[in-house]
Amino acid sequence: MTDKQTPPIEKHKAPPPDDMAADFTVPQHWERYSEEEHRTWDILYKRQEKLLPGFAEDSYLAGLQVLNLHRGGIPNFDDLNEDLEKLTGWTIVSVPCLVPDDIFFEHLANRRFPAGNFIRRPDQLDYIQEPDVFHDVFGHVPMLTNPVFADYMQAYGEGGLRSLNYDCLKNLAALYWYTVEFGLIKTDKGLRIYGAGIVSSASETRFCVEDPSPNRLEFDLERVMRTDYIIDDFQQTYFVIDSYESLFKATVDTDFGPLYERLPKLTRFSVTDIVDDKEIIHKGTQAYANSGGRFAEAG
Ligand code: HBI
Ligand code: FE
Repeated sequence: MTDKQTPPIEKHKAPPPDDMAADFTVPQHWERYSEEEHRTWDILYKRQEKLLPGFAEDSYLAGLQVLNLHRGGIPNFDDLNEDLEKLTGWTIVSVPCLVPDDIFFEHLANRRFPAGNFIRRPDQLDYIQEPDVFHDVFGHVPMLTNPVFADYMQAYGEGGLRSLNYDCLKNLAALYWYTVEFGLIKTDKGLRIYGAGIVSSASETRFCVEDPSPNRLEFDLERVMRTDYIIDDFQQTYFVIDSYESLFKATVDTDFGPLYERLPKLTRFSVTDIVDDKEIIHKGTQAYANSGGRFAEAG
């Protein structure tokens, strides 16, 4: 099982907290977490901490340490922000749920990362409907200590705001999905993970790097923006960047206006398409997906 962000089931949405601001931020209320909620964080943290060395890229692991995320229990965002803001100017803001895209982009463009202030129940260790504090803070925040990735996240937010005048939100979401959530990077020790959706998932951590099933393809910004993605199972394709610098450069060097005009008219690629042999790092067998996926054998 993996902690996937799947579309929230259309149950009656809880009314917004009465202390939610117009930008969807709420106080974290750190003092309200129960012992059980702190222990859930510890169980998830210890499981990933053991697994990630050798899979996660070094700056992610360094981010975990420099932010003292190992000190136990759900972190207090105020404490985290003291360290994080000094490093890259980013702060974490607490939100109760997925926020509308324009609000999300606005926060990122201002170096504010919206992090869920709730944590999954003990019987949901491997499954979350919406990004909770473990997915957001354990998954996303350590990479915000890497100055170049921190610049990329802000550039992404700015690009997202610009996209609101066009019809290409799905393209922006695909770029976020295949980099920030499920991105891989080349290192001199082999492929490593930097995507938050993977590092916070015990089973996908191994799968994405070791399993012969998924494609692993060279990252290309426009190609990725045209590619469909999976939201409730392991990816069938992962994109691999050469470096955070090259990812950031691809974003700031792109003239988004003409690209946003073009994108809605261009065909999309499926989750298994190989568009050009030159992009192949590993051509997947797709055995996992063809066997029905959804975490085939116990993870
Ligand atoms: N809201 N809180 C929160 N967290 C997200 O990751 C998030 C979101 N709103 C929109 C969103 N992600 C995606 O649509 C982005 O890809 C744009
Ligand atoms: Fe996420």
